[in-house]
Amino acid sequence: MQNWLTSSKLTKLALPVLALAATLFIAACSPEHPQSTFGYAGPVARDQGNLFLLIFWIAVAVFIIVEGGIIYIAFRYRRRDDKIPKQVHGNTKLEITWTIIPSLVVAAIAVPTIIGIWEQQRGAPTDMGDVLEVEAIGHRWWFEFRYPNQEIVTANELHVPTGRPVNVKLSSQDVIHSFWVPKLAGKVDMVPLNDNLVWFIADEPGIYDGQCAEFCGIAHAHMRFRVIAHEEDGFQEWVAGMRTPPVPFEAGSAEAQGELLFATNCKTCHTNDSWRQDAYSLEIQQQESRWNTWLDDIENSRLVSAPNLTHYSQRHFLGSGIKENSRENLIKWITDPDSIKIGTAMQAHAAAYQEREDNKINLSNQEVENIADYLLALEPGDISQLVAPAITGGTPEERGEQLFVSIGCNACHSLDADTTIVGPSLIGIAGRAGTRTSLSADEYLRQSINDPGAFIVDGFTNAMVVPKIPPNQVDDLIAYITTLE
Ligand code: HEC
Ligand code: HEC
Ligand SMILES: [Cu+2]
Repeated sequence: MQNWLTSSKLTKLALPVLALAATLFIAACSPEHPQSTFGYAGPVARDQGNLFLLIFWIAVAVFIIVEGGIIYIAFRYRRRDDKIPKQVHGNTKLEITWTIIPSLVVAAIAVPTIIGIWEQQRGAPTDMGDVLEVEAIGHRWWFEFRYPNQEIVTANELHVPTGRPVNVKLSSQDVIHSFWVPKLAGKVDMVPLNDNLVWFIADEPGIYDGQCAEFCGIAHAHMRFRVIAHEEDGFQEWVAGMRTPPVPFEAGSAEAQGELLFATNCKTCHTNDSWRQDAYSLEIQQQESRWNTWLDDIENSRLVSAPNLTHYSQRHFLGSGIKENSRENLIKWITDPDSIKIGTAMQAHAAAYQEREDNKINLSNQEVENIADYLLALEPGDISQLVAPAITGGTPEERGEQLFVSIGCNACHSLDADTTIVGPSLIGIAGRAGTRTSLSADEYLRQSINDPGAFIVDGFTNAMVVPKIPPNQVDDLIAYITTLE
């Protein structure tokens, strides 16, 4: 033993090894690191970081005083002769002092800590901007995100606006997970049947790494996610996009074939059309029933709750945040999820993986590529492309009339002078248009459609939301609405 400890080889090695280990440890603290708790990107993380630093510096002071005292005493009172030094055991004054000082230190740490915990648990403050409500649900091994007010469901990528508090209600469908975005806030457990709260604000647009922080099984380390913070406009655009259908695929194209294959092999578990009306409540019911089916037969169920894949091409990552969402990775994932992430419920339960010895998908490479191309083409459609094919021929007024209905102008504008829906009735608009602003009637109508917020009609709010409409269709719409008498 002695020999081993004093071996000169080892002592020579020890210093460099220690130095390397220390450097690595300290490098992990760099605020630049994507999961560094020191790279604060919002006020909650900053408060938590400051609390950590307060405790850290108190600990440093205690360390220096205590260790300094030990070293001082060790030298000052080292054994010089065989006389027994004066014994201070049972010194009441000393004992009271070293009980009171630590109590004060602990109290100094406890007060801001408890205030911090309360502030976190109370939920997002309402005086820091319009609160966005989100529900995050942990699954083995991925995260589901629901936006009850926007009626959106998505997975693994949580989109939020910057500068507004986001209130996240945390729960889990199976075991205990933990929601942790080191740069924004952290770390709060996601417990089945017991909702916890976490809230945060992202100061700047960006992509922030998140991670399950509670050991939950074999793929725990691969259970990651991202928070994607947008400027308010970008966030609203994402929300609107999630409610907008994709452009239909041309019959016979790879994507159209992929769509059919997806419908037969994948759609039982994966919803990917949340832009439909009532899709939100339907998805919640379906997720529940997939889960119950799995519970009924954990070994053989062909259903299990799964990530929503609406507008999948917008995803940055795959496999709950572990790989870039490239075509190549997606093909690998569909062929053999195991090659990217071990232990997925997808491979264990989807029928397509149960037929082959090697557990790979029972589809040809071409079919897998078609599915991948289909998923990677799913994005919010440009509504002008959706309505354009239906409206050819006829006079501009006739095309405009059809557009008025298919874009949904009639949902807000009545064709009855006495009825107001959301916007003003457009009866007689030709006569009024030129008097609204200093613009000509035609320019005013064009502006009303292209940039509704530029002028707000008296007594109304800036509530007109329409997709981008190409100029020729704006012409048709104007031709139509100016005939309304
Ligand atoms: C039995 C239900 C089930 C079926 C059927 C199924 N999947 Fe999955 N899928 C899952 C689960 C569960 C996950 C989450 C896996 C994980 O990350 O642990 C998943 C994840 C995915 C992901 C990654 C999503 C993300 O955000 O990371 C893609 C893409 C995907 N599946 C595509 C498909 C395709 C394509 C098919 C059809 C060939 C299919 N799935 C069939 C259950 C299923
Ligand atoms: C979601 C509801 C909504 C939809 C959909 C909508 N509008 Fe509007 N619209 C409004 C509101 C509210 C106003 C009044 C506020 C304003 O001036 O922006 C308005 C104002 C207008 C005006 C000016 C009216 C005036 O009296 O000066 C025109 C013209 C108009 N809309 C045309 C359209 C057309 C064309 C469409 C379809 C492409 C459309 N709107 C779709 C809500 C809507
Ligand atoms: Cu987990």
